[in-house]
Amino acid sequence: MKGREVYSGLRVFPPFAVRIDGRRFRRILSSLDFEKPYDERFARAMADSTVLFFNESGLNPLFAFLFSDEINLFFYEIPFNERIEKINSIIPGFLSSALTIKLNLEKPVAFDSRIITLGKENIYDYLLWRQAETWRNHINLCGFYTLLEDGMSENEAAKYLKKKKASQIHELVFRHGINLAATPAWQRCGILVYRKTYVKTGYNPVTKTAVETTRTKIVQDWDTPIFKTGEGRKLVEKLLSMKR
Ligand SMILES: Nc1nc2c(ncn2[C@@H]2O[C@H](COP(=O)(O)OP(=O)(O)O)[C@@H](O)[C@H]2O)c(=O)[nH]1
Ligand SMILES: [Mg+2]
Repeated sequence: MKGREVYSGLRVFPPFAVRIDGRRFRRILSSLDFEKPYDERFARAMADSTVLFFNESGLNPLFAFLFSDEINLFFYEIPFNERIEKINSIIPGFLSSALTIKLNLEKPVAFDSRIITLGKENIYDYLLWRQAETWRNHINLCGFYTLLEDGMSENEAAKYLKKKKASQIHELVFRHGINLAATPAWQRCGILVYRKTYVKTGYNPVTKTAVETTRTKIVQDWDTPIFKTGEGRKLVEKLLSMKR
């Protein structure tokens, strides 16, 4: 029967990204009374689950970018002989479990998972794309909830927004007192999770001298720059060239 494992030979050559997306999270988060459209507790649990992945999964992503119910993980290397079946099952499996723990959920949740093959030089463009989606999503959500507050039904609001350009939605929410340039950065630009090196000064009791050691820790950046800007590009380049 081994021959029937027809997909087991599929492999991916690094670098690549894995994007996982929560299944039916709209309904699930709403039934759990998470704040709409943004609940910081949910975003924190997603980011904390990602940190847990870096620390506990035994896999070695370069960094991660997340927003809403999706997490993008970037890899230069992967164990399991680069087998797609392993990558696309273990990663969403681990993160579903991590999120269940972090949110103390009573019902199971799932993520779907896909692999995006990228050259090192494509990772920046991929990030531009996902961050553009973050921004588009942000504008639409702010527009949608502004219209609901104005008395429209969900259907009416969705229909109304379909015909509007981003700049028109911008104006609409501005008239209602929301400045989209001043909403929290994590909602507009997403969240980064990466490994940071730092120098720790310790004390060697034998030689009675101070010793400096280089350590790494996983950090969350909730103040992600716009990747399109010089500052953003520089940060991405730094992340791409980080030693692990
Ligand atoms: N209440 C709430 N919902 C969120 C939050 N972040 C993401 N979501 C939901 O997650 C959905 C993600 O979109 P999508 O993957 O297309 O929908 P899904 O098929 O229901 O998972 C959004 O439409 C939101 O409804 C949040 O912070 N609070
Ligand atoms: Mg989803």
